[in-house]
Amino acid sequence: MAALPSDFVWGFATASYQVEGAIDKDGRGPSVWDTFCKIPGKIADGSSGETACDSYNRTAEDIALLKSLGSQAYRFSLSWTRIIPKGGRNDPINQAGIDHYSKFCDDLLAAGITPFITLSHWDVPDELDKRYGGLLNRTEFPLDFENFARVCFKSFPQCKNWITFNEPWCSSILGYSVGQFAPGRTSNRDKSPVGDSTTEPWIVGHNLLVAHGRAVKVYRDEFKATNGGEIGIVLNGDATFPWDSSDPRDREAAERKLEFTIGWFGDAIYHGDYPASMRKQLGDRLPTFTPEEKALVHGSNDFYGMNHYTADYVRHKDGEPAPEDFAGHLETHPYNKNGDCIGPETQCKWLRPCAPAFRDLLKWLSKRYNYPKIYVTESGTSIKGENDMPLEKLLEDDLRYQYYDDYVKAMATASALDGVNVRAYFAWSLLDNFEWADGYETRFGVCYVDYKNNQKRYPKKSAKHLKPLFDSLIKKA
Ligand code: GBH
Repeated sequence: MAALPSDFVWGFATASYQVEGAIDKDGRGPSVWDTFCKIPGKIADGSSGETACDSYNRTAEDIALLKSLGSQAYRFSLSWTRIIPKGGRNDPINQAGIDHYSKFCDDLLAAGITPFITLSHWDVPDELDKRYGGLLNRTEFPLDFENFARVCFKSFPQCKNWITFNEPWCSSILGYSVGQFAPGRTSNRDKSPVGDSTTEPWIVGHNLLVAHGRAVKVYRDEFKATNGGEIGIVLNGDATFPWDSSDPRDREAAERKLEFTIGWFGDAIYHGDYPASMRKQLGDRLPTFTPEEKALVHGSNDFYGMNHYTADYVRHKDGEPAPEDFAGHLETHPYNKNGDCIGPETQCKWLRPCAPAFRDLLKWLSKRYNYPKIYVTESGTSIKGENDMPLEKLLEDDLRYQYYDDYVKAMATASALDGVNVRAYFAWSLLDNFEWADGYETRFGVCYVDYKNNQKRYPKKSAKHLKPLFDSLIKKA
């Protein structure tokens, strides 16, 4: 059953702060995550990205691993502060950082692996946060990001696949409303002395969109003709089902959850404005696009970058939404009204595999945004208790193996039967790595990393499944 187009691309994904380590090497400056990890209690195991998988020092080893698994492409992110240690447009550029990533791209290409670069996967320069409030600054941040992007487009012409930001929802909501991610701002004074969950996440989301739009404009005006590649943003989005499908209020809530996560950014990019449901609930706490901003943001995706992991049952809430509500006045549940379970437990409270929902969400996105080209830029799962299993047992990661089998086949069905224009898939992640606030206890890798023994990598059963799986689904040219 061949159901994916012959030019379909698949591979594995990582992000700089989660895998690189070597945080002080070759002139790298600190990011907000270096600072956040130092605050006691923020990271589950008290760890940080200080060593992580040591990938900065093991590029050859990682490339050989990718090659051995048959990976056609590799999605990785740049550490902005390796390239511009202080981050700003008038700050010095660090040639050592550029040389590192330039060689990495060359080495990937020499191994037959296509680089997909994410410019910024949450590790915003700490200096910019201190200098002017980082993502909160509507003028300075987009200009500094634009400059960083230009330096990268100029320095890495061998890369043709560009992503501006990873999951702006997480930067905004988890960084400025919940306070679970760097820089950890929130109205919850038990967690942070600073922050305003009622306004800041919406300002940050807006500024990320404008910064994305600025980088895209630079790419299109100054580089696209010679580089010949593409650029887009990556959005997270869990699928939804109504808790009680016979209750119109739950059906609306399920739709509203998609609008508050995906539509927040997707509607701005594809339709030129925020969803009406968000405006209705948030009023003028949600910024308004100036004509100049709208021109930057509207139409700024060459492809839709989709990170997708899981699904929820959604139940409406009664009464008025709380001022700090960011979800759209609703609750999520692993069970529906009939007692059906969405999927098995994993190590993450938020993640339960449910492959049919992936097909549904691909359809939803395609319809809402007029059948854009979709790259699935992340998809994957943790496994309950994996960190405590003996090596022989955890290498037989059947739940993850089944996850990829089911999810990739659901995607292939959407491609073959639903008119969904999906053209790439990246498994998250190549390696077990620094899982942000969960530290190293939660593992997402298709390869096990032995942090106690020189970060040695061991492919799990799932790692070896992706090549035969895609070989069976991609049409022969
Ligand atoms: C991705 O985000 C990240 O891009 C990647 O760096 C990370 O390692 C990977 O997932 C695995 O976590 O706390 O109930 O509000 C995943 C998308 C969306 C997952 C928000 C957690 C928060 C749920 N994330 N979600 S909740």
